[in-house]
Amino acid sequence: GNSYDIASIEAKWLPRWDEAEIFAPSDDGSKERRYVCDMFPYPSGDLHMGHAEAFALGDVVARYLKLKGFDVLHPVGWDSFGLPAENAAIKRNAHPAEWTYANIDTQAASFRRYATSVDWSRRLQTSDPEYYRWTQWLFLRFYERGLAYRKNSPVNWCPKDQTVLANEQVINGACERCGTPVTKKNLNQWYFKITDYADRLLDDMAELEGHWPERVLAMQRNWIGRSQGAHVDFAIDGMTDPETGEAKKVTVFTTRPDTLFGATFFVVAADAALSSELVDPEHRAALAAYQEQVKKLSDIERQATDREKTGVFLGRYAVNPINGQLLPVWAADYVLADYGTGAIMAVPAHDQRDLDFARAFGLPVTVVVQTGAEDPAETGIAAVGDGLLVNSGPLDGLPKAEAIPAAIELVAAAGTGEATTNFRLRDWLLSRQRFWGAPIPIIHCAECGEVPVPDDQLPVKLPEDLRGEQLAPKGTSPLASVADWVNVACPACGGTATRDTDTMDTFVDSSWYYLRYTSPGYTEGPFDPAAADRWMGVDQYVGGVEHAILHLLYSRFFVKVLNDMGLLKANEPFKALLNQGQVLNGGKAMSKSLGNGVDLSEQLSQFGVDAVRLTMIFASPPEDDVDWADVSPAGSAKFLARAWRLAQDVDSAPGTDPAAGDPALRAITHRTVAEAGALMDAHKFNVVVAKLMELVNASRKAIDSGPGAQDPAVREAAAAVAVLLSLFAPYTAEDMWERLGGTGFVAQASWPAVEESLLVQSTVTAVVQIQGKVRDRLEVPAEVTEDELRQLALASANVQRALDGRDIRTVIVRAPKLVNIVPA
Ligand code: ANZ
Ligand code: ZN
Repeated sequence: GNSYDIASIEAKWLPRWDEAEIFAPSDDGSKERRYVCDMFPYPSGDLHMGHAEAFALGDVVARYLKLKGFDVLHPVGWDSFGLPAENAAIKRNAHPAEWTYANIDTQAASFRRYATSVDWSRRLQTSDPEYYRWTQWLFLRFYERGLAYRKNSPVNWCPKDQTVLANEQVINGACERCGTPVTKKNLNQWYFKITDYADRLLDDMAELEGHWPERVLAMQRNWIGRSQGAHVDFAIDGMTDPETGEAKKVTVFTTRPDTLFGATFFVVAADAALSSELVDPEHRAALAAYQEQVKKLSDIERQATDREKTGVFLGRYAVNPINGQLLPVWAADYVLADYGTGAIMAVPAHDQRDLDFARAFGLPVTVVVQTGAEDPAETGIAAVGDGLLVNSGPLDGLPKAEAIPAAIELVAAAGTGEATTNFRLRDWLLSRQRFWGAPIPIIHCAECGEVPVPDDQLPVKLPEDLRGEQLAPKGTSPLASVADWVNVACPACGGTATRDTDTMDTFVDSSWYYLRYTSPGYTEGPFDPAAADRWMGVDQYVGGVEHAILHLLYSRFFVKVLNDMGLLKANEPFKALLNQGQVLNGGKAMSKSLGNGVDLSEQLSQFGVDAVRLTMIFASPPEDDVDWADVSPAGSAKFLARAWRLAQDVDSAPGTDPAAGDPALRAITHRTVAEAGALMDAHKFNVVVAKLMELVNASRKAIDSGPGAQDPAVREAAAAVAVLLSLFAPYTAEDMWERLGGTGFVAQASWPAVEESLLVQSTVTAVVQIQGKVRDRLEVPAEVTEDELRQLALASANVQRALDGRDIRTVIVRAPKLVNIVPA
C-alpha cells in the first residue's frame, strides 16, 4: 500500500532477517576486519531506555563499517551471574538460573526486535557452564603465576548482602548495590594481584589517549594513583623487635621527604595491627575503644578533610632519623591502614590534615619551607606551596624540588630510607560469599593445603537443587551448606578435603567475554588464540561511563596477563571507547522512586523501533544525555514516513543511468553522502541524520515541483536515502530498498559511491569595483575566503587595465560578492 505502516513493515522484515542471518562475519581474510562490541547487558527484566540508547549507537557504528566494506564482528551476550538473580530467587523460592534465563529470553527477543546487526551464533552467557569453565581455567592460570592468592585482611563488608565488596564497589561508604553503609571485617579472601600491573596499566594509557574519553582516562589514572616518594624508617624509642633483637622500626611513606625536619609527631592507622603492637599498656584500653569507633567508618569518611580530627596517643615516641628528635606516636583514623605503610610522619606546617590534627591536640608546628604564606600555626592553613628550605640543617636554602632528592640521599646514606613509588591501586578482592557466580576451583586439604582443581575436572559446577531460603545470606557462602558438594577427595593425596565455597566477583566473568566472542564454541581453551589475534583489540567499544574504572581496568589487566602468558598478542582490550550519555526524563535519570520511568517496549509499540532508534541518535551527540521529555519520536516517525514515500514515488525503471538525471539533485545527493561519511567517522551521528533530512526534503521537492518522479536522479537520491537511513532505521530502509529493486538486504549494500565531479562547490558572482565603478564580474566558489577573493580581483585583466599602473590605497573585500579597490 502507499501508506507507511511501521508495524506491518516490522512484521515483514524481522523474520526474514532472522532467517537470513546476514550479520556473521566471513572471517576469511577477504576483507579488512573491524570489531564493534557493546558492553553486554545484565539480564534484569527487559531491555530499558538506557540499553536502547547504547545499542542504537553500537549498531550504527557496526552497520556503517559493514556498508563501508569491512568484515564486521558485532556480537551479543549476557553478563548473567550476580546478586539480583540470587535475591530474586530467594524471594520467589526459585533457583537463580530460572529468573536469569527467563530474563535473557525476554531481552533477546527485544534485542532482535530492536534490529541490532549482531551475529547471534556467537551469543554467550557467563552463567553457562561452558563459559564459566573457562573463567575457572583462567583463575587457575592466574593462580599458577602467583597472580591469584588468598590472605586474611580487613575487607569491606555489606551487612545487608552479607558479602564482601571490592573497594570499587563501595560508593561514598555504602554498598553499590543496596546502599547499606559498608563496614570492615577480617576475612580470608582471594585476591588478584593487579598491583603487579600498576605501572603498565598507567603507562599504556598513552596508547588510548585520543581514542578514549579523557575523563575516563583521568579516572583510571587517579584510581591507580601513582605517587613518587620515599620510605623512611623511624625507630621506636625504647622498644626492641623480638624477631631481630634490634630497635623496633616503623617505616613511613612520604611524598615530601624534604619536610623531614618539620615532622613534629607520628601517626599510625588506628585499625592497623601496628597500632596495637606499638601501644604501651597504659593506653591500650583507650586505643581499643577508639578502634571500635573507627570500624564503623568508610575510607571516604575517614579522609574527608572537613571532619573533626580524632586520635589516641600511644605512649611511645618515634626517633626522626634525620635529626634524632623524639616524635609522639598517635593512632588516628585519617591515616589508612592499607595505603603506603599505614604510618606517617606528620608535618603540620605543610600538610593540611596534619595541621588540623596538630591544632586539635596542641602539637607543635615547625615551618621548614618558606612559601611566602603566613604562619600555618596562626592561620590554620598549611603552606603547601614551593619555596626555599629553612630550619633543615644541610637542606637549608634548597628549593623543594632539589631538597626532595637531597633528603632521600641523606637517609639512604644513613641506611634509614630510600626512594619508592607508591600506588593507590589495591589488589582486586575477587571472592564473594554468594551462590550465583563461578565457584573458585580450589580444594582445601589438611595435608596438601590449597590444591587446584585439575583442568580436566572443570567446570566445577554449581549445585542445581538449591533454591529460595537455602540461598539466603548467612555470612558464609550458601555453597558451604551443601555437604555432598563441599566434601571431595583431595586431587593430590586422595584424602578427605573440601571445596572452596566462595564464588568469583562477576567482574571476573566480564573481564574476558569479548575474547570468547572471537571463537565462542572453542573447546581447547577460553578462546582460540588465532581467532583472538585476528580480531583483537576491539575497534569500537560502546558502553556507560559507570564502568570507567572497574570493568575497564580489570579487562585491561586480564589482557596484559594473557599477553604475558603468550595467549594473546593484543596488549589493550579496547582501542576506542564511546560512552553514551544517559536517557533522562524531565532532566532527571529515570527511577522508580521518581516515577519518571519510560517503558521501552511501550515506546517501540507506539512509535515503532525505527522512530525510537532514530530519536535516540538524532537527539544529541552520542556522549550527551538525551532527555526523553524533550524529544519527539512522533516527529521521527513522520520523517521516516516521508523518507519511505520517496521510494514509493520513484517512477523510473530500476537500472536507469543517474548520469542522465537532474544535476542539482545529483549534486545534493553526492554531497550528502560525502559529508555523511566524514561525519560518521567523527561520530557526529546526529548531524548525519540532519543531513539526511535535507536530502529527503530536496528529493521531495524534485518530485513535486522539480524534474519529477521519473527523473533518474530521484531514484539515485532515494537509494542513497535508503542506504544511509539503514544505519538508524533499518526496517524503513529495508522496505525502501526492496521497493527500489536493490539486491539482497540493505545491510549488505555498499556505502554509495561519491562522484567527485559532483562535489564541485557551487559558485557565485563577485563584483569588482574601482572607486565604485564595476570593472569586472568573477565566478568564484561560494566558500571563497577574503584573501582568495582579493587575489582573484587584483589578478583580473580588466582590473589591471582600469588601474593603469596606479598604486592602490586600500582594497575592501566582502566575500564572496564584492571587492572595492581604492587607488592612491
Ligand atoms: C609527610 C608529608 C609532608 C606529606 C607534607 C605530605 C605533605 P599521596 O600523594 O596521595 O600519595 N600518607 C602516607 N600514607 C598515608 C596513609 N596511609 N593514610 C593517609 N595519609 C598517608 O599522599 C602521600 C602523603 O600522604 C604522604 O606524604 C603522607 O604525608 C600521607 F608536607 O608525608 B606526607
Ligand atoms: Zn591432599
